[in-house]
Parts: sequence; structure tokens; C-alpha cells
Amino acid sequence: MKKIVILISGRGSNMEAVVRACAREGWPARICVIISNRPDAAGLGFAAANGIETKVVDHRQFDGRESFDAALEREIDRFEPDLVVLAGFMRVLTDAFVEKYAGRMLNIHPSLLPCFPGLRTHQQALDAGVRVHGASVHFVTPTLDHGPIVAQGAVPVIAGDDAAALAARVLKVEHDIYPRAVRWFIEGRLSIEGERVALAPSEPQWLFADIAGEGV
Ligand code: NHR
Ligand code: GAR
Repeated sequence: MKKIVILISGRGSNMEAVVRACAREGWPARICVIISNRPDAAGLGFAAANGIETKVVDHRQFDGRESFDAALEREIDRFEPDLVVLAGFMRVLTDAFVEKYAGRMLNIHPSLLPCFPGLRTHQQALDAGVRVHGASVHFVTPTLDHGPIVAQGAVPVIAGDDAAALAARVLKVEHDIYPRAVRWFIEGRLSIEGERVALAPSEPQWLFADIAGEGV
């Protein structure tokens, strides 16, 4: 059994998608704990209701990123996880923390990287006038939102979209690609080759949203 620790900050819908897929598809994996940096994260309720241990490490209780990350590390390492999954986790992590989990920490970022790293990605996409947007699952490296890409999902930008409408369309592909990518990791099928992530045996590491009837 592989052990997974998931970090969240809020709603936790990506965490929920991973938890549900793990149970439904019978992965050889266990979600050990859901850790949030915010005590009020809605996702903690889903975790507790599903019998998963929860833990809050409130970043406001620490005087800097190093001490917060050290506390986070202690909570994570209690479970000796094979994989750390960032699911809407909103705190930038120190280099030392990231190096420690190198090659075994994944994030989902709501843009087609390397476009639009950082925050407010959907507004960034609208402001740039791109016609295709999406989400990327990547290995976490010290440089924010720059790690090797495991999978991407693309959605169209539709006339009349605001950031909320676009975010909702992207979120659907997130819920599809993130569980798949986590499963590939658990199955030992991913290898990092420089900037690229190979999947063996191969299958599509991309997804194009089915938006029939949603507009133009
Ligand atoms: N840490 C490292 N070192 N590298 C990455 O690639 C990381 C990371 C930590 C989080 C997720 C990321 C995203 O998917 C992630 C990737 C938070 C911020 C941010 O600026 C930026 C990117 C991501 C997550 N956070 C503010 C901060 O001061 C706080 C914002 C808030 O609390 O709402 O940490 O986009
Ligand atoms: C998701 O869209 C995720 O990609 C994004 O926040 C949302 C979290 O939703 N992540 C980031 O912006 C990381 N900075 P969720 O809590 O319902 O999974």
C-alpha cells in the first residue's frame, strides 16, 4: 500500500476527487491525512466525514515560512508518505521543504503552464486574450509553478466568460486529470526525464474538455 498525504487550503474539491477515485478504483494506496493551513478549510469536513484523519497547521501561528514548513514537515513525516499531493494549497513552500520531497510531491495549477504561474490565473488568461486555457499537474520544484508536467487539460475560453465561469470550466478538467496523474504515480509509471515526465505504458497525458452545448 502506498501512502498519500494531501495538503489543502480551502474547498478541497481536488482532494475529494482524488479520495473518491482512490476508493472507487481500488488503488493500492491509502490517504493517510488531510492537512490544511487554514482551520476553516471546507475540505476538512469532507475528510472527517469520510473517516480520514485531519490536521491543521495554521501558518498564522508561525513567525516565518521556515518555521511553518518545519511544522508541516513534522506532521507529514509522521505518516512516512510515498507521495505528497498539493490540492489547492495556497502557501509558497521553502526550497528546503521542496527539495526534501523532490520527485514525490505533485501540484495542480489552474493554467496551461508555463503560461500564468502564480495567482489569479483565470483573470490573467482573460486579460491576455488567450482562446485556450486549462490546468496542469506538475512535480513541485523550488521555482514556483515550474516543475516537470505530468498532465494537462485544456478548455476553451468562451464569449462572455468572466474569471468565475472560466474557473468552473477548468475545475471540471482538474477533477479528471488530477486523480489520473496521482494514480499513475502510485502505479510507479512516471519517470522524470529532465523537463519531461514519461508515462509507461504510454497513454494520453492531455485532455480536451467536452463542452458540448456550452457556447462558442
Ligand atoms: N512551492 C514551491 N516552492 N513551488 C511550487 O511550485 C509551489 C509551491 C507552493 C504552492 C501551488 C501554487 C499554485 O498552484 C504551489 C506550488 C500559492 C501561491 C502564493 O503566492 C502561488 C502559487 C501556488 C500557491 N501564495 C501566497 C503566499 O504568500 C499566499 C496566497 C493566499 O494565502 O491566498 O504564499 O498556484
Ligand atoms: C483549484 O482550481 C486549484 O487548481 C487552484 O485552486 C483551486 C482549489 O480548489 N490552486 C491554486 O490556485 C494553487 N495556488 P479546490 O480546493 O476545490 O481543490
